[in-house]
Amino acid sequence: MISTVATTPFGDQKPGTSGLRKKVPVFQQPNYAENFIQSIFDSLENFNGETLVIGGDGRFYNREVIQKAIKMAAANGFGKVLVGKGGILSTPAASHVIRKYKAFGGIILSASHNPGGPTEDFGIKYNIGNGGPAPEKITDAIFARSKVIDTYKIVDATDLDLDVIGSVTVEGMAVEVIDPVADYAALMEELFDFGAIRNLFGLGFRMVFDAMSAVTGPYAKEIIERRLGAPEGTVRNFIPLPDFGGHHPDPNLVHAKQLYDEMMAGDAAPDFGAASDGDGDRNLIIGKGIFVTPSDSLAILAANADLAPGYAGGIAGIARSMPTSAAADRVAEKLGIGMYETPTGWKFFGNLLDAGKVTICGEESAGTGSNHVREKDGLWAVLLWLNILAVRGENVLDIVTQHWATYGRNYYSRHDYEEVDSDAANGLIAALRAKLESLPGTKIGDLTVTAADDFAYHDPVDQSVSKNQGIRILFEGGSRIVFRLSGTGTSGATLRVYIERYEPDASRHDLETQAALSDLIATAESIADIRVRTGRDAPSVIT
Ligand code: G16
Repeated sequence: MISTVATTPFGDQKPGTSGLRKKVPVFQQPNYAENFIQSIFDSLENFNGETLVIGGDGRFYNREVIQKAIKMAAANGFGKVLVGKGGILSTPAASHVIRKYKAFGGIILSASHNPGGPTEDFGIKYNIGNGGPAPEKITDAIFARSKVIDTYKIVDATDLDLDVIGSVTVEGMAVEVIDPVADYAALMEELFDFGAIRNLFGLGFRMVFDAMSAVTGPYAKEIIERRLGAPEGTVRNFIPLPDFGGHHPDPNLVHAKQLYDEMMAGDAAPDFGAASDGDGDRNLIIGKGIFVTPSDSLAILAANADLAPGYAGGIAGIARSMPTSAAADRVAEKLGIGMYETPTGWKFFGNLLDAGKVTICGEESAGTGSNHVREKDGLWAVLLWLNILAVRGENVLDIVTQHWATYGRNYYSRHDYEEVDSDAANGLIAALRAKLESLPGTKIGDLTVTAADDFAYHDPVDQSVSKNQGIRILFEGGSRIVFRLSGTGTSGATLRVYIERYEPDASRHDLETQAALSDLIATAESIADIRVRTGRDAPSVIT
């Protein structure tokens, strides 16, 4: 039986960079999740009888919200739900399932790399039929609806057993519980030379993959150990836990420090280290003795993509988010293909991918992906690296240093100031905005400002315009500082300062990154008054 339940709006259901993210107790308030899900459905049209994909990263509260979402999908007229066994679907796997089964869209439950547990983070986002995150037009409509919603629809039914593969019916709607790994693993096998990678492991190549007790565990076990023949134990922390074992499932040098330390252990280190995040869309790549920044990784993957069967014909173009370093731009220039600079947020790549303008996309925030799905894809990046290593027969260090020798090196770092007072953070950005016009031509130390603006993106496909996407200060010689506020935090504000310096001279490619950027770091402080405005002496996280 379908119930129409009376509710009142919550004022805080504005989707951020990637869906709605809040603390679990916020989502546990009566009607909170229901209101948001109904607001999604109310913002969509013509889905009667269509298929909806539902899955999540297995974090605390995942199963409860999946039950609600299924019952609400049935009450709202969907014809079928595809749900991952155990409620599990990595974000890229969900994107693939939406595309493969021509679903109307999907609901993905995740707060990505944020911690999980009863007092930690949870999230809901909607993906459209191309498999990608809903564009701003839809997220704006969802927010508008959430502010006036007064009822939601749900069927009165007992909870479904999500742990048995097969089909059941809820109020006339079919629910198919699917293997979350099978379709995705088959897609990876189409894109990459599994034979060459298997041979590499056969030669004794040693790899460590840290699934961080998050969603990629089952995927990595199946693909890296079973299908590619890496020894058992290659994939670590492979059981998805609701609280990620108490860690942040964020594959960066802070939260994957153990892996980093192991990779820096000289000759004893494995040949290749990698990790992915809570929902499987981010990646960390470390070679023996060398961390590869996400921006460099994007450039190197783009430059070598044609070594993998799925990209053998070459790539059409590259897109990167604005704060991502310009390393990939130099690759696009050399290949003579298009290069696009978008705001932060994977949703901005969707149109470019759909229009065939780009094949590979990436972000400084550890995301890389291609036109195989419409999300960034952590394991995809790891497998493309493995494919390149297998074909080139060289190690990561050699590949990276040769890349720098060819294209120059973009020294790059991001300094995050987390949980800063929101008014202070907004004040800092407003003060920068007010200074923008006066900055070009000024000299700060040895650096001369050539341009300064608040980044605005004009989508070349649908002509939409997204303003206020980050303050850019550009210097002579290709150096740059970018300031923006994160759109994924759940408490206070996170100020991100992105610092980049281009160094064409190969004899100067072995500097320590923070040292190579020290004058720019000091300049960022003097332009933005970070210490005074935030009350912080140092960033909380440096990546
Ligand atoms: C999300 C988005 C990415 C974005 C990242 C960081 O990633 O999908 O496009 O780069 O957040 O965004 P912000 O700088 O606003 O915090 P994820 O992995 O959290 O879904």
